[in-house]
Amino acid sequence: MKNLRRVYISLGSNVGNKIENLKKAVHLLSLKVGEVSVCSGVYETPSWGFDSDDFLNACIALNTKLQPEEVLKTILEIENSLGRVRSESDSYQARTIDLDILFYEDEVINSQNLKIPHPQLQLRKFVLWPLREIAPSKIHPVFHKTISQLTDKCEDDSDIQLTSHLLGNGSANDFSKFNFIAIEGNIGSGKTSLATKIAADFNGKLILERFADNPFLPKFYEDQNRYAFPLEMSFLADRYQQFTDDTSQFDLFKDFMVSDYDIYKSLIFANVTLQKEEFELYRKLFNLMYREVKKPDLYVYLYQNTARLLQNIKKRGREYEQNIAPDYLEEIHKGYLNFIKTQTDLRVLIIDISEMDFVKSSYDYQSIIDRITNFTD
Ligand code: PH2
Ligand code: MG
Ligand code: MG
Repeated sequence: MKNLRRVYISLGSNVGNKIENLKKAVHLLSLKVGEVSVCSGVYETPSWGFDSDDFLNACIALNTKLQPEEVLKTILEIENSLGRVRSESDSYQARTIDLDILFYEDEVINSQNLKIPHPQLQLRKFVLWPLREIAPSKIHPVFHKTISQLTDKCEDDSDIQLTSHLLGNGSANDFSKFNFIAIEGNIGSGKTSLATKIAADFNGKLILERFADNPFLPKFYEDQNRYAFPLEMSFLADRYQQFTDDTSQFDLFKDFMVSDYDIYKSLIFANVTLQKEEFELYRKLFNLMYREVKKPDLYVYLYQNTARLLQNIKKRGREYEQNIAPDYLEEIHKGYLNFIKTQTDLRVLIIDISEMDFVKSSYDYQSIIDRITNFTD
């Protein structure tokens, strides 16, 4: 998987059956360049820089084993096979299909016949708008700005329109089919980072666990037996209250909700930390509350290995977490797996992120997004 490279390609057509040309191009790209992971919407755009028919434009992201020069060669072949005729003239011409490489990972290439990132993408609304749909937070490796920022800054005032045409399966990057996604995982797995990024990039309402001021937590890490019960009870009471507040009003301007916890984690942790009799009492109260709360329509469990959990815990530096033992993390992980195994109505997606870094790598981030938006049960 690691030898795959992420490429962004812009597509345009202003001659013939434009939408068919784009669809055929996507199909050929997926056969010859690599698996298409996301397609933007299709936009109708006035011809930019020359006088001609309106274009249909879109952008896609795909994962390829090819080197940049090989991608270029392949897209030229695809353009030819779809009937693109190039004349000697230097000026722009109407075309059945135009495929341009926008980005190849974060590489900067400046050779005679290949320039990456595409040198004019920041000037073109017909590129930026579709690109922003599929990669709003991707950072331009030369300008060091995100695609969202470049789009906001772009002075192209063309009147472009999103059409109802769909390329690919249409489900790409579509979070609006969810009402509520819970991101779960062990301590230090990156739940909060992922939920925060998803909410920002896809217009979700973010629901974060707030517990900074739980007075029992530092004490608990000093003396587990003594403080486990009050700790778990106070977590449960706080979570129930917050969660009910946060999930009760739906924000009209957001498309879905995404949280960095699910209320059931209370029971999972309690099962690890409490004595048997304490746990039985706790469970009775939990069940009363659990009945009342909103359940996610997708439960994402991030699996991270213990070594990296410990690294992350160290890196974020919460003092009271610094003595967490590897065994404790493993017990928690087992607790989550047990919970997941016994769920019949919950739609669960387990993502192994032990080889990934979705904060640093846009490729890893996008592959998580693809897993979530393509989820079917
Ligand atoms: N491509 C060009 C020049 N002008 N205008 C629109 N609207 N869409 C295009 O794809 C396009 C263009 C050069 O490749
Ligand atoms: Mg072009
Ligand atoms: Mg071109």
